[in-house]
Amino acid sequence: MAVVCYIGLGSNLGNREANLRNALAQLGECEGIEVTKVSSFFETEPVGGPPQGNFLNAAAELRTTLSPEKLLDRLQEIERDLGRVRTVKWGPRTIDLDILLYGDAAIRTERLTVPHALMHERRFVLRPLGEIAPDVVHPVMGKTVSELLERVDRADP
Ligand code: A4P
Ligand code: MG
Repeated sequence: MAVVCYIGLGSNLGNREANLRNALAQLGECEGIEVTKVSSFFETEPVGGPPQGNFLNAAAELRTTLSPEKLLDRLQEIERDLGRVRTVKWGPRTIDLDILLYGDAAIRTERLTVPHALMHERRFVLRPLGEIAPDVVHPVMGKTVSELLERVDRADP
């Protein structure tokens, strides 16, 4: 049984657009993963961390037969694979792949917090996600993605 899930993609190092496209292409080639929607790519200012360049952020909808842990393994393999091209320790990232939502599961293990712990307050996550999944409900907050985005926009216009 395939589960619909959503991932967040971010890059602020190297050819950011190519990094996002390569990550999406690699995801599509994984057994047990089908990429069913991809958002636009959004230019965003860095939130937190050391001073660093702007990000390009996106979100994608997947259908997967993989468990959440196996999906995380695949995402981390892709991060490693693309990260090897330009490695800057502790610096900005070639590619960051986060599991935002995995069906309506709420998961809290050492390796994995789903829904992603900060997604509901991050505009750089909610804007791309809102483009492809405005009516999907955050299973812990009990609000849709567009409601969460409105809340963030109201709090910090
Ligand atoms: N982990 C736990 N839950 C998850 C999940 N749902 N998805 C664990 C993916 N990983 C999850 O992540 C560290 C550990 O989180 C993993 O080993 C995994 O077991 P990481 O990707 O290695 O490190 P990171 O990304 O540097 O840390 P973290 O906490 O994930 O940072 P964030 O929250 O992703 O923030 N500003 C803009 N504009 N755009 C951005 O994309 N990204 C960040 C990174 C900061 N500012 C940004 C952006
Ligand atoms: Mg991350």
